[in-house]
Amino acid sequence: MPMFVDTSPPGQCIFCKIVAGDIPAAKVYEDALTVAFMDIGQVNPGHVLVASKRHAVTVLDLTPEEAAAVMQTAQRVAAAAEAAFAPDGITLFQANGAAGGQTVFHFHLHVLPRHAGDGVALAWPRK
Ligand code: D5M
Repeated sequence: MPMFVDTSPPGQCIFCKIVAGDIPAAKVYEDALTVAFMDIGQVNPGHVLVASKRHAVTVLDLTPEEAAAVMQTAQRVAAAAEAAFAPDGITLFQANGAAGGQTVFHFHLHVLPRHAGDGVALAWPRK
């Protein structure tokens, strides 16, 4: 089992609270539809989550506009990571449903800077 599973209802989940500014997060970008903030776990330095502002649970719940906005924000974040961390690569990953490895049930996409030989092994569900 993952260490942390958030199945709170809309408006009460941890990412809704980050969107609302009710709990602290290191936000790096925000627009009308999306917010990007540092992952609390930092698999590698510069590990950022891009979340929908609205409480969508999985990729299937996003509107086409939100889906496009999420990818545009991910591209901005990836460009910032490229400039800040000079990674050898960048992994985008995104989990849907518990069986898909999702632990926070508010849509988010991971942007993870990678370095040759960093030893990061991505598996779903993550243990
Ligand atoms: O990813 C859920 C991710 O959410 C996981 O990498 C930890 C991160 N997380 C959980 N709580 C917080 C807070 N409060 N701030 C920042 N990041 C957080 P999943 O793909 O659902 O397993």
